[in-house]
Amino acid sequence: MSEITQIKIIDSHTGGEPTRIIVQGGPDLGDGNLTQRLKVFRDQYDHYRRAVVNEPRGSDVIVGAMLCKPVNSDCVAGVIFFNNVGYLGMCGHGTIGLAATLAHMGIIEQGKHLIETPVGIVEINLFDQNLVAINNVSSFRYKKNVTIDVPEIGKITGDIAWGGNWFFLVSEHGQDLVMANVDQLTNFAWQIRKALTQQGITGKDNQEIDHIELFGPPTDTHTADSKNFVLCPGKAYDRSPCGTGTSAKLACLFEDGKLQENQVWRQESIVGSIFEGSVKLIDNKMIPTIKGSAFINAESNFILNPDDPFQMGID
Ligand code: PYC
Repeated sequence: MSEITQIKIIDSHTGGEPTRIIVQGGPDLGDGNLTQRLKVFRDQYDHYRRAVVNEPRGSDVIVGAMLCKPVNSDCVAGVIFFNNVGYLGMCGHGTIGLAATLAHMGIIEQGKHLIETPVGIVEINLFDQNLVAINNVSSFRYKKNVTIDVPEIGKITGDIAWGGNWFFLVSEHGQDLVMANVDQLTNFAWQIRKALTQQGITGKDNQEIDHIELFGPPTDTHTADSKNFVLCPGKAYDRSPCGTGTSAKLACLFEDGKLQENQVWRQESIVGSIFEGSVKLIDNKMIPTIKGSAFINAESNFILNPDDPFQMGID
């Protein structure tokens, strides 16, 4: 790049987890479907991903999103999510953040709208400027009670489930899910992640399980049913209860007969934010609904100066 480039972004957070959306000045990804455009992004413009979410403008915690023109004219927008190490098929907290951002930009009003993602179309329901429900992609448990040998930890048993990303969900782990333990929890979950990869344990079609989710009792049983700690692919933990992770949990609960259609499940995050989830069976597929609030934090113009050795972020 030989000239100064500017990228307009809008920052929001959903239950404490940030979403940074490129609303103008992003790369031209062409007119293909969202899967094709994600490939163009990854193969030709990955430096934009780094410039937007990595240091010095961002941090490991930020989830980025590129607002795209949808292919399907029923959809109000398309979106490609990314993070400090790569791309996400879908992102629940990010979609709630996207809805609040589209409302802030005056693109959508209260009511239901469709959003195109690389893994399918999701529906958002905007209740006000902040409160949003998403009807996620269909979610399911792939394998129950998978036991792995984790070096330095021992045997760990969990379920493998899809909620728009692949998760390994563990309830018996002996860890206390509190903020004071986040370094320990991060290392613990990272050992599990590495063991899954080393032992060739994957989701369907050999897809990598890149999110680890630990469950424990909620802080207050009056306000939540469960608390989680979710480790994301780039080793940052999710400050929100994780929309796709909660969807994967709902799929497991439903398949175990522990959750009925339309029954509300309140999932608390490690920082204490809460998503409300429920499921519906549509055409024999389990569709999770995740409800949460997002708030706009900032509107900024990023300046990419070719004289700056870190204009495209620190890799
Ligand atoms: O909310 O689905 C989610 C999510 C995935 C990674 C971070 N948040």
